[in-house]
Order: sequence, then structure tokens, then C-alpha cells
Amino acid sequence: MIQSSELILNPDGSVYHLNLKPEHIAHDIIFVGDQNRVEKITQFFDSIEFSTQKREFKTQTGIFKRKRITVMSTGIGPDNIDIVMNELDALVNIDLKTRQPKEKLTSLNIIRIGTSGSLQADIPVDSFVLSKFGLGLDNMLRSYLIDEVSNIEMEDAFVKHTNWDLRKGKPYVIACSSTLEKMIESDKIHKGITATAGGFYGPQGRVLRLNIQDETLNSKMDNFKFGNNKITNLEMETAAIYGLSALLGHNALSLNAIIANRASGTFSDNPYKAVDELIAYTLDKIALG
Ligand code: R1P
Repeated sequence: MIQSSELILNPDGSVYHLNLKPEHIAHDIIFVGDQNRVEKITQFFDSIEFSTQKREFKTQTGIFKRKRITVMSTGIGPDNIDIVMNELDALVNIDLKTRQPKEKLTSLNIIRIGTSGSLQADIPVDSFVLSKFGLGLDNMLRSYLIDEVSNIEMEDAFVKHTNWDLRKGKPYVIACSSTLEKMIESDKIHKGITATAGGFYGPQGRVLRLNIQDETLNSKMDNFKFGNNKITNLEMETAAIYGLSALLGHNALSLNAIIANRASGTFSDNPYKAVDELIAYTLDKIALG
């Protein structure tokens, strides 16, 4: 039995941070970072059956073209992903009354629609990126036993290429769900490795008033290659979502609208438009899938 200090439930039986009960979530789930993006998606739904919010975790479940879909904001960063993924998994794979893991496990489909900065001059602002791999620079996943799901060869090649200081922890690499990749991909979408940082400024190479440990990291990431894969973009959730999904048995895919190009120093004139287009594209693919 899982103790009440380990799996915390609210007085109404919902999971602690997400405020959700098992009946509130669909099998197909869209993650966004920003809580205001939830309604940008559900405005296209035919109906909404459930809404809740606690802190940055806003959830709505409804029907889009006959498909039941849950849209949830994760807030910013891998630490939030640890909460979201564990509590979502508990909703489907732990009996909340007996506090025992279920014998028959459920796999959720999780698609992130995020915003991100491109590291490549040829992936301009307003384009879309599908993350074939998540490269975690953040360490969150290292609290789990990950060797069976991580790509150790790529991790080692990255550490060598960037002369990575292991005092910052060892980066981890996790692949996307190939089933979801096939469902969503098209020639409109760039594919590559998405680097996930544990912070927005120093951890992504931004210098305001503090010196950072490696000022050349972004340019080294920019020319890292593993097979045909290059690091396309940098954000703060993908690798953590891929890692916990792989460990817990869920399918995950991350899509990002590129709103900044770190190689050219440019920012989209209308970042909301790119996000809206990615939302419309993804919803149609999920409805067909
Ligand atoms: C930083 O501004 C946030 O924006 C990006 C980063 O991953 C981080 O969460 O994604 P979202 O727009 O999905 O939040």
C-alpha cells in the first residue's frame, strides 16, 4: 500500500496538485506550458465537460470532432513535469481507494504543444519542430533508474562533444513515441533533438548580470550531430516528459512552435500566430489518429 504521505490526495479524493480524479481525464492528453494556452485549444472543442485549476495546473476535458481530449497546463520546467506525470499516472495506474498499483496498466497518449527557441539558422521563427529525442540538461530524471530507457551512446557523445562539466550532472537522452511521431509528422515539421534546460537564463546560456559556467555551450550544441540528428531547439519540458513517459509506459511526443532564433538573435513578430497554427495542425491530426 502506498502511504498517504507519498501519494497525497485532497479531501475530495483528487490527486494533490492537479486536483483531478480518474474520471476527469481522457486517454489523449495535450500538455501546454502556459495556463492561458489551455483555452486557446479548448475554444475549438464541441463541448467541455470538466474544468479545474490549482496553481499553474489548469485542466479542461472535452470533445473535439468526436474525440475526448484533455488539455492541461504544466507550468514551466522539469520539476513541474515530475508532478504532472506522476499524478497523471496515479490517476490511471494506481487504485486511489486501495492505494495499490493496478495489475492492468493504461498507456496515455501525451502530446506537448509548446514554444521554443531554435538553435539552427535554417529553422526560422514561426516554424514547427517535432522532437525525435529529448536531451535533458536538467537532472530531474536522474532521481529515477533510467538506463533502460535512455540513449547512453548519444549521452556520451554529447558529453564529449561539449566537454560537459559533469559537476552539473549527466545529460540524458530519451526518444519520442514512434507511434505518435507517425501520427503527427509531415513535411511541414522539422525534426531533431530538443534540449531541455532546467532554467531559462544561465541554463540556456543567457547572460544578464551573472557569468555562466560555459558561454560557448549553445554554439557547441548547435553543431552537435548524432547520426542524422541535430539539436534543433532549446526549451524546458520535453526530455522530462519523454523520460517519465518511457519509464511509466505512456506514449509522448513534443511539438514546439519556434518563437525565437538563438542563432540569428531574432524573435517572432507574432508568436501567438505560430502557436495558433500549431494548435490547429495538432488537433486535426489527433482527431484523425
Ligand atoms: C519559458 O518561457 C517557457 O516557455 C517554453 C519553455 O519550455 C518554458 O516552459 O514553453 P511553454 O511556452 O510551453 O511554456
